[in-house]
Amino acid sequence: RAPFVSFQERAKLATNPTANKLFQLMASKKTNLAVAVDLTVKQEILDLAEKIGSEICVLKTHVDIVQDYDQQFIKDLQAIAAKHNFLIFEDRKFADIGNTVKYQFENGVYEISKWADMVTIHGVAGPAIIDGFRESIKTTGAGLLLLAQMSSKGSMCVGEYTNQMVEMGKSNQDAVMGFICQERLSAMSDNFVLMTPGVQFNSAGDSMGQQYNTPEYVIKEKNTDVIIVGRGIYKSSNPKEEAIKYRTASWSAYESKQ
Ligand code: 5IU
Repeated sequence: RAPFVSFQERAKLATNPTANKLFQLMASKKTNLAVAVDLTVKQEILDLAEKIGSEICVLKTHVDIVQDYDQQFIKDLQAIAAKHNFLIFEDRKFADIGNTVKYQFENGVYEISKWADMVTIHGVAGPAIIDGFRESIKTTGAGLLLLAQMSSKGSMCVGEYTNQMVEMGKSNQDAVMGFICQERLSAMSDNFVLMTPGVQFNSAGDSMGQQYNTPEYVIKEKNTDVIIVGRGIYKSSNPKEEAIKYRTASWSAYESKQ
C-alpha cells in the first residue's frame, strides 16, 4: 500500500481550493463521513441536515429529485452547512460537451454553480468537458470530482476508462479536486480526495444493482478517503445515532492506517 499521508499534509498538497478546504475540514472536525441525502421533500432534507450536520464533512444532494425545490431551500441548506461546518456536493454527473455542461452548471432552475462546493463529472465526452466549468469555478473555487469507478453491478467505468479518468484529473489539477472511486489506484496522487459510495454496514445491495462494502473495508483495504453513505443513514429510525456509528467506523479506519 502507498505510504500514509495525513489529511493535514494532503491539504498542503491539494491543487484545488475545495480539496484543500475539505482535507482541512476533515482533519479539524475529525470526520471522513459524507452523507447522500436522497430525500425528495426539502424540509425532510433540511431536518436531516440539522440532525447529522455535526457528524459529517460533506452532504451530497441530487437537487433534481426535490419536488418542492426553490431558492430558499438552498439558502437554508447553506445556513445549516455554515453552522455545522460541512460542504455541499451536488452529484449531478455532468456528461455532455463543454458548451452544454456550462449551461447545465450555471443556468436552468438550479443554477448549481452558485451554491455547490463540488460536482461530479463523467468522462465519456472527453477531457474538454472540464472547459465548461473552468470560468465559473475560477471565481467560486468549487471542485470537480471525476467518476473513475461506480459501485453498481456491471459498471462500465472500469479498466482503461478508469485509467483515462485518472489522467484527465492529473492534467486538470486546478479544477479537479478528486475522484469518485472504489479503490485507491497507484496513479491517484495525494493531492486528490478519493470518495467512495456504495457503503453500508449490513446489506448485500438493493434490487437495482447497488453493491455495498463496509466503512472499514473501503477506508482500510481499498485505501480511499471518504465514505458516502445514503440509505444506511437517512432510512434509519435514528439517523443521528447511525451517523455517529458510520463516522466512528470510518474515522478509526483512517487513523488505523497511520
Ligand atoms: N452513487 C452510488 N454509486 C456510484 C456513484 C454514486 O451509489 O458509483 I458515482 C450515489 C447514488 C446515491 C448514493 O446518491 O451515492 C448512494 O446511496 P445509498 O447508500 O443509499 O445506496
